[in-house]
Amino acid sequence: MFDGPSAKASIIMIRYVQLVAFLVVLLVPLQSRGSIVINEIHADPAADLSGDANGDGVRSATHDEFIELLNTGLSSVDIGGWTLSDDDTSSVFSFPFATMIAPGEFVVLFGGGTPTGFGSIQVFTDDGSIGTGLSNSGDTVQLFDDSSTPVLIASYTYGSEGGDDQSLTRSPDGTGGFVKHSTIPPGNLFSPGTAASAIVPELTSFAVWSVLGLVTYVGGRRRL
Ligand SMILES: [Ca+2]
Ligand SMILES: [Ca+2]
Ligand SMILES: [Ca+2]
Ligand SMILES: [Ca+2]
Repeated sequence: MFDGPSAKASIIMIRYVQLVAFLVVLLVPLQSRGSIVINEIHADPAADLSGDANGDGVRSATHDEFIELLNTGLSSVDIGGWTLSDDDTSSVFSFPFATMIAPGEFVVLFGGGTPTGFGSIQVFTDDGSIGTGLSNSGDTVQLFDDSSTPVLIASYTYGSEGGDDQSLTRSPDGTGGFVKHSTIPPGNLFSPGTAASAIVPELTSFAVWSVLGLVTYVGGRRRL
């Protein structure tokens, strides 16, 4: 069956395909796991209702704390079994089996409560607080994978800047350094599950339709 030059070429081709497949299997998961970043940390919910980050109508010093993850890569990542918490407790949150984060997707872990109004955004709640609670004066947030010896995927340590009635968020999302959320236009205190500079969708579509209407009107006038 495998005789002659063409058969030899076929075998070389098969070996080449096997090698490429092996490298893809080996490298894609490594690249993918590293594409999950800690994107936003809310350690100090404001004392009044403006601190109600989980949207359940109640301001809580611990329930409204949250950590937001973002997939900055090009492929979906399964974070089922991965743990997210601060660094001073053994009581860590584990993501449910087969929790997938698509490229560009955000996932949020709140301390507790009943997150409301998040639509299709994947939001989770811890047991009432994230770890021992995210200290306003400084803490370390850690994301580990589900290996038998857990591998640290991402971590971030903040200081007293975390205690200013708002979240710390990467600017730009995914790749930038952490800044106080209100410094990013339009000046919101936090943005669990969305980009920091997200414009309200209704406002966007209103602006688009307004411009289209104006263009149509001007075009119609010119033809008159
Ligand atoms: Ca706190
Ligand atoms: Ca709340
Ligand atoms: Ca803590
Ligand atoms: Ca955000």
